[in-house]
Amino acid sequence: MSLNSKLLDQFISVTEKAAYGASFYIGKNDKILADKGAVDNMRSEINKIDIDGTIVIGEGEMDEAPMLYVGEKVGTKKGPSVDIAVDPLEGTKFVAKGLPNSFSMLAISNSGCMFSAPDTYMDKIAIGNDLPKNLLDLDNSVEKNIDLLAKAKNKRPDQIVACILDRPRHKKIISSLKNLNVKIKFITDGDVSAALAVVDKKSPIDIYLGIGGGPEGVLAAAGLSCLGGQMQTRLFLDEETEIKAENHGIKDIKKKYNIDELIKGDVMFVATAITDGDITPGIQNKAKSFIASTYALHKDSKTEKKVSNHHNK
Ligand code: VTB
Repeated sequence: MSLNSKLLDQFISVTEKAAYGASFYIGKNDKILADKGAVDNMRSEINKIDIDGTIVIGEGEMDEAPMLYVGEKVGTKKGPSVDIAVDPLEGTKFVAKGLPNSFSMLAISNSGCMFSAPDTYMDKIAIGNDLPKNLLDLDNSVEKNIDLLAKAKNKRPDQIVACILDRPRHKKIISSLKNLNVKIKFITDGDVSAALAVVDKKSPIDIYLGIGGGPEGVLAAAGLSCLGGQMQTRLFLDEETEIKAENHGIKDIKKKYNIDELIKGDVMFVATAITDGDITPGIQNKAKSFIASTYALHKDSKTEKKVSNHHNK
């Protein structure tokens, strides 16, 4: 069943207000306050919408997050049953330090159609559209995946651009990429927008890979699903987080999830920039108003749009 397209504009208003809430803390070196600014506004805005919503990706489990926790019911309960993944502030460090590419984002699917990833690490691989289905696999070597991708894109491996979080845990992947002469774009944080860059014609990135946050993986999958991109993921767990995943209800903790298992059927993805982003400008504060710019996607209506809205303060 398709989601009602009217929901897209209503959810744009949610991330606009959340981004505005976080914008007071740009460059204030306080990640916690910035996150709170976004969460408070996001929750009160979602609760105005006529939906019977359940948070499936949120700020944490009920005992650790007072608001927007996994399982929390949101909306007026008068509308359709939907699952919601929220990341009120993707890139807390970027806001705290006044750096680009922080967003308030969320995704919506029909009820029961979104993978509720626990707040653990996730191994991810994402590539763009117009490529053979299930081309790459997390169990392939980096060499094999790059070779398959290069052949499918009619390029040489040294013409491929890979994006990865700059973390010590990626030492082995990075060394394989270097041996193949693949160009590497390192990011410090913010792997949702990095994963989405694989479908952006203006971005040079051909592949996003490596281990990042599980919740961020599902948000990226939502966006990629709207744009025809591909993604495969698997939870990346240690002894402690294995228990966390099991308590979260995951039966097979080693399962590889392809994009259509992360997100089933119709989906919407909405991201409002807080600081200036590659996709849209950040919140522009005027004396009596603010302008918020949002990137919004709806799979079934094939909507991809950038909107800037003016709001009175
Ligand atoms: C990524 C990135 C996030 O966490 O998922 C990353 O997208 C993974 O965690 O913006 P580590 O920082 O522990 O590597 C963030 O950087 C913050 O949530």
